[in-house]
Amino acid sequence: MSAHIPTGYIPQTSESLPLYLAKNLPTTISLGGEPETWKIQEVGDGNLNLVFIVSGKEKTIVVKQALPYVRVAGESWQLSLVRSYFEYHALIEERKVSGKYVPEVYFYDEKMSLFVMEYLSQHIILRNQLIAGKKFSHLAEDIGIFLANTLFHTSDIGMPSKEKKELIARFTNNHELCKITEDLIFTEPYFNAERNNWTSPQLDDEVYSIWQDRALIQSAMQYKYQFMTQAQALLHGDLHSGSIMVTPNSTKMIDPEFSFMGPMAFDIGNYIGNLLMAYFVQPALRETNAQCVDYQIWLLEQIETTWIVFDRHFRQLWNEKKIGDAYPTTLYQQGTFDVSFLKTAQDDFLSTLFKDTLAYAGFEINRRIIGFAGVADFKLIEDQNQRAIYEKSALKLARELIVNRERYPNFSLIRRYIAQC
Ligand code: SR1
Ligand code: MG
Repeated sequence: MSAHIPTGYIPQTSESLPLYLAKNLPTTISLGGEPETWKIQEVGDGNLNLVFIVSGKEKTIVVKQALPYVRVAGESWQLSLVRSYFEYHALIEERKVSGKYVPEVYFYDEKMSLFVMEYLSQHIILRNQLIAGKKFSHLAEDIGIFLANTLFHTSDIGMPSKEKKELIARFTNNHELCKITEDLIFTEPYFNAERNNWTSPQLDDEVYSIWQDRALIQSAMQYKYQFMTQAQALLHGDLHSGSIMVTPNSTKMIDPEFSFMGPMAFDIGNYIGNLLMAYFVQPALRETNAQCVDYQIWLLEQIETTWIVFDRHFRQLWNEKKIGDAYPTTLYQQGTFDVSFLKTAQDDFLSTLFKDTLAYAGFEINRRIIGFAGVADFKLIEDQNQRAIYEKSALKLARELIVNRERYPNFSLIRRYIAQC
């Protein structure tokens, strides 16, 4: 099926962009100098879109445009252009509640499936920094707060029911990108799908045994169903370490084109799954064992602290809430019960979220190792025998997180299990 292409849409190039921007950018955004002097670089290295950095004498901006197909797969995999609408609107919604963690958006052109946003001159993609063994002292705090703010304030606990349902309506049409996730994360790794792409033959036995693993596949189907039906909050939808940019003092979440109203734990688990993959490849990346152990400890602390910060901030927002029709203040803050009544509700909610987070982390690991969209952390290891060793360990942990998630009420027990992997 071919994607619908609005009249007037053309994929931009470094040559066409100056004229387009000169004609269409709002006058409040002035790059300085004549358009023909602007420096333009196409830097898109993600799976889907064109991304240009455009620099004038006074200002640099980023222009992101959707293509009518999956860039990494080519024109045979058609994909509708409306994803840029959802990315733009997700950035707007996220900025309302988590402003400093999201780039500013200046301009959106629906017909061109393109938007213009802030250039983050100092920020670098987190995945590359994890591969380089860099540490960021603010990272866990920033991600934990971003997740708590965004997930709380776009849920029925943190917003009125009418607005929440309007949010569902606004994002419900992002079904094509949801379907990519449904297929690539929850279905394809669990059977012999054509698009799968694992380290073969080294991992063949593990992959074949996953296809026979009834408990694992039942869980995948349960969580696929949860992903498809549980419109809890506005998700980023693809919060892996390639969707996060960092400096020593600042963290920004980019690329929310997979955004929709889904289960909160999906975003948290997605991020944690990527830190766990980074953990397993450390022996291939660090020069000494001491450096490897040191960085692995830092990664596990990141996971634990991210959750702790998220949990603490989410409870704080909930304690202070004034609106939100779920868990209404009339019963919890002003009702007949003491504070333990609210705490019990929060404990229940967050312990379910924790278990679901573990499972989603496991699904992210499985799909990156078995499925279509691998990650650089593993792919950069050229020696396939060596890569497969780390992938096997990660697959072992992923199964444990998915199938035995009930055994892990917190991270300390998970640490112990990881040590065995
Ligand atoms: C066809 S898109 C493959 C993957 O790239 C994106 O970043 C998402 O993670 C998606 O699953
Ligand atoms: Mg992306």
